[in-house]
Amino acid sequence: MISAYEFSLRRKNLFEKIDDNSITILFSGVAKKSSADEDYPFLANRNFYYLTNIEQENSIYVLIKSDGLMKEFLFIQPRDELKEKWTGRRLTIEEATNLSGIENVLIVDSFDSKLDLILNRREKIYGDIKTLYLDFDGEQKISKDKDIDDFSYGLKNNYPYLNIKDVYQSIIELRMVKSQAEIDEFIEAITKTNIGLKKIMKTLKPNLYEYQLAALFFYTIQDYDFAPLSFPTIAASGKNATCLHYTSLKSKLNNDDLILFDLGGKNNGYCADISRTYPVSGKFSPLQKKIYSIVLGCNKYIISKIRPGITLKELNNLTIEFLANECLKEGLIKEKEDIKKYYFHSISHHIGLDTHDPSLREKPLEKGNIISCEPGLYFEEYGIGVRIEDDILVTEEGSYNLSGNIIKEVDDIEKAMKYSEF
Ligand SMILES: [Mn+2]
Repeated sequence: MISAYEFSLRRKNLFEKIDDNSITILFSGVAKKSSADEDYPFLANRNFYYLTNIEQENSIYVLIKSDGLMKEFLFIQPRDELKEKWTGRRLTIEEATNLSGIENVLIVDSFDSKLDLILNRREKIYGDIKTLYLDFDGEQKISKDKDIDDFSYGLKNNYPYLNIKDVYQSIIELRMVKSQAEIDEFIEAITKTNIGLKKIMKTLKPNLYEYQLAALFFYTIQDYDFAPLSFPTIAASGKNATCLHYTSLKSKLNNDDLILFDLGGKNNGYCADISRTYPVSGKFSPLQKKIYSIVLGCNKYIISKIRPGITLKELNNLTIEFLANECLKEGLIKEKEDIKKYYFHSISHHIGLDTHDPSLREKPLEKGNIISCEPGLYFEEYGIGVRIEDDILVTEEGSYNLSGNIIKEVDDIEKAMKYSEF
């Protein structure tokens, strides 16, 4: 578990980044309604959680920087005997302090009156604006000015002198560099994921359904340590594997197919993100082996290139180059350009409290980043999709493969499957 002290340090680091004489306000959010009186499971805004260790609805964090001095408040829901009978226990003030390291914990009902006091004396206010408008690529759907207008609409009415700013980038810069405690959380998440994958290799056989193996993975990691999934498991056999985020899972496994798994267990919020591809029969066919070996070669080559200073874009260019050359050599494509048809995602993303952790993608890598390395080849015409994904820590000298224990060599996979239960 990450200590309250480390959460305090994160807030101190944020404090150093923001302008003086400012106030930062972050919200945990509320659960979204899914249907009738049912809500989706609640997950606090990750930036809020990263700074507070509080995973409870209707919570607000306020950071004041005034003449270089730091003052902070946490607002939480009051205890409520009747509501707690329905939806579970709420944090006490003392528990919230112990989790977060924040001394001043107040009941959220007093937020409006406190805000009035605080804002009347300060002109600059930070909000987590971009998070609200992110799409998959981390690009904003709405122009920045528009977002700030939305955020500030109510505030501007009451406090026309306010200068409203986005704190998103400052928090993301902190989140991109993982501490030793965070790395330890990752190692545990990957260990759980490996246990689930070993169980899959033992059980995998023709005529099972994809959903049975996805369920087996979930059961195995829950049984081991109540680990939640990082994201819905992808178990895609044969041609299904050529769809990147295949989630229907309804196909029966054919003896002659490969099956691609993209999955992960979560540990204290940190998301493992691993892909492995196995032959249903327990043995790769010559063509499967050829394609698999190219992807595996690429996975290792790119891991060897990961080091401080290189960008994700440069890594992706190296990936395209490698895959194109190898596919040409093996006669799988005729022109270098053709590789675009068979490799069409990108090699890497940052990983953390989110599986696709928000990041500044153009920023050169630095020590403490954790990124995926996930080359793939997808030949629809052969019904073969292969992806091999590891989670890589950027170190001072290069990189360290956190998922290096999860087997991926052809021989090792065939051996592991040979001694299976069937
Ligand atoms: Mn990934």
